[in-house]
Amino acid sequence: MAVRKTSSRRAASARIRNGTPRVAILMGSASDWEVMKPAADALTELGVATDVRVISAHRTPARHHAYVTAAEERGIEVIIAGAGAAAHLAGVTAALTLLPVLGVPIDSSPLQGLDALLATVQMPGGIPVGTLAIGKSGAKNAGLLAAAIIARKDPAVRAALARFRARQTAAVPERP
Ligand code: AIR
Repeated sequence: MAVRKTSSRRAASARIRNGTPRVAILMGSASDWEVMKPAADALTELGVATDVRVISAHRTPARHHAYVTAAEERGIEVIIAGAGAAAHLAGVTAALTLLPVLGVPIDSSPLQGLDALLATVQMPGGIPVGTLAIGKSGAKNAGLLAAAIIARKDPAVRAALARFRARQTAAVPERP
């Protein structure tokens, strides 16, 4: 419950800072939030508002269908979907929308994310999911990739992404 409150507070404050949500960050369980948070952080840093939701393709299928089918009309431009175990969230999301869907396999099961990776990446031809790495790195890169997609048509986001890259490069020491 505490996790859910934190996630909705973060989503609300990102909305206030950055305007109408343009990227939806879906996760199969509130227990996924710690892994998915870097996606929200990356987008907030780049000035892109997010809408963070706990939606499970298995446990809350009606919530999933209602959210995803209305997302484009509400102004969402990219959907990030993270789930662990038999992770159908990204694939079913992609089947329900024409928006680009980025999948993050979460290492929450005894198979440490390998199950989620295969379930997310091995989509049949026709319904693509852009699958990122397992875990927090994948979540962070999903946020950055969503921003890069938005940056094609938004010079402010492109400039924010360029500044992020420059800061990242400057922060790498020449010697250990
Ligand atoms: N999950 C939830 N509904 C469908 C799936 N695949 C995933 C969540 C989470 C894992 O099951 O994404 O990574 C375990 O969830 P929980 O709620 O039992 O901690």
